[in-house]
Amino acid sequence: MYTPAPWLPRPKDLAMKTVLVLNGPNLNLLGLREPAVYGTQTLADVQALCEAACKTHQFALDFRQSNHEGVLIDAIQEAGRAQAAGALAGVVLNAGAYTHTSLALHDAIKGAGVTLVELHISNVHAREAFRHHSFVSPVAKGVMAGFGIKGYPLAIAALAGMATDA
Ligand code: CA2
Repeated sequence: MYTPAPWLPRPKDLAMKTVLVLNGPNLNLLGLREPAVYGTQTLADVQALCEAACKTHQFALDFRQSNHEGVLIDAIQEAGRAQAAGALAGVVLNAGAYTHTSLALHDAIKGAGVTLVELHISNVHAREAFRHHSFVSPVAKGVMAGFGIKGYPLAIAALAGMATDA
C-alpha cells in the first residue's frame, strides 16, 4: 500500500484558494430597480449563490461591490498579488458600465496578470450598441453574459475547471 511521506503537505492541510467576485457601479441597486432587465434578486442573493458555488468547489469567497473605478482597480491589483502568491484562484468581474468605458480597468487587469472571468447579468450583445464594446474582454480569460445571476456560479465553476487544468 502506498503511504505518502508524513512531511509532505496533504490536500486537507493546504489552504483553500480564494475567488474574488467583484461588482462595479450601481450593482448595489440590483433587485431594487429595472427588474425587467436585471431581475428581482438582490446583490445579497448573488452573494449567497457565490457562497454556495465556492463551497462546492472548495474555494473561499471574497465578495465586493464598489461604485468607484479606483477602488475596483486597487482590488484587481491586490488580486494579482494574491494569485502570484498562490492564494487566489481568480476573479469574477462584473464591471457594470465601466466595462464599456474603462481603459484603466483594462490596464489594471493586464498588469496584474490575474485570471479573470468577465460577467454580465444581461446579454449585453442583445442590447444597445454602446454595450457591445468591452475594455475588459481582451484581457479576460472568458466572458459570461445573459444568464442572469446564475452566471455567477457558472463563472466560479469555470475558474474551478481552470484550476484543475493547470
Ligand atoms: O448586465 C450586466 O451585468 C451589466 O454589467 C450591468 C451594468 C450595465 O451597464 C452593463 O452594460 C451590463 C449596469 C449595472 C447597473 O445595475 C443596475 C441594477 C438595478 C438597477 C439599476 C442598475
